[in-house]
Amino acid sequence: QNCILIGAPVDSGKRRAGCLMGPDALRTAGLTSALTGLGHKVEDLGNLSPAPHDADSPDGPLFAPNETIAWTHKLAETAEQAMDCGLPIFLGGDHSLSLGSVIGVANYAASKDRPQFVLWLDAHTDFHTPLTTDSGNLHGTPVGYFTGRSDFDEFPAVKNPVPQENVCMIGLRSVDTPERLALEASSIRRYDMRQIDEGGIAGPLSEFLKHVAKNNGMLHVSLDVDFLDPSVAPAVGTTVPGGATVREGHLVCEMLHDSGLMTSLDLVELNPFLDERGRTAHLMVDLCASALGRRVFDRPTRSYQ
Ligand code: DIR
Ligand code: MN
Ligand code: MN
Ligand code: MN
Repeated sequence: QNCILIGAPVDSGKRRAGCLMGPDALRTAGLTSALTGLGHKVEDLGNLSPAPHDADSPDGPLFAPNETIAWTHKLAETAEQAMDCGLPIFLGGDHSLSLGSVIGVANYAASKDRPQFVLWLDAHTDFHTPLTTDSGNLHGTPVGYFTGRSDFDEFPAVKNPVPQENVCMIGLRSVDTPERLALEASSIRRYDMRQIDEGGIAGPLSEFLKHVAKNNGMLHVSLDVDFLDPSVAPAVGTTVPGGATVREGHLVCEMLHDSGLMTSLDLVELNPFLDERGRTAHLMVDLCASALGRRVFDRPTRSYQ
């Protein structure tokens, strides 16, 4: 495969700073060599900047909306173009980058007359709108945006909203009340950690992958660091205990590769400032490698101490 690394040092989607260092931490942890070692071609576009924008005011209900909207423009355009050249991998950056990456890949899918699907691996549902968010942090809104919820007034128009039935969320354990109410009224597929505990992670995922395959869909995967348990992935600003294990993470990624369905990927919310010796960056790189074909017997020995 031709992997296109797109550095997206987006740090405007929430108040705690540090995700701007994410792309370089992923590179430092060996992302390129992990992928070339699997036989892939890697093209690194370097780090993007947001489109020109007005300064954000410190008061107002939303945090840094102008900067986030400017990133959305830039990422949507970059995503749509990159889809023509290979598998784009967006190196975050906080989860607000998916406002842009997903609408960009969905525009591309529409241009090829194929349906877009999204797998959302996250502790959170990120289904807010700018009006329902309590925190004012736009990293909590991308699923609301790309499925076409209203009240994203100043944002780029969502020309090709992803249908709710095409979205699957796995790993959930922190859902705000307005998100829960909107989700319950939706047809988004969603699996919380209790369902994973009781039945395992493979069943729900393979059911979704079958659905994608049956519809000849394109599949965008968005991996938030906090999908994983904080004991193994501490470098994220919104840790929630009770997350996926290392093995559950690898199983998901290995199944994604087996399916051959993944057409784009976000690696988001890594805040290297909160890490010990890059362990979370290494884990994210290893998961990405699994999603691109690495298997247990190919893995480098790595100590996470
Ligand atoms: C929370 C946090 N639901 C919010 N969202 C996060 O601010 O709206 N998403 N961390 O991954
Ligand atoms: Mn700025
Ligand atoms: Mn998220
Ligand atoms: Mn999250």
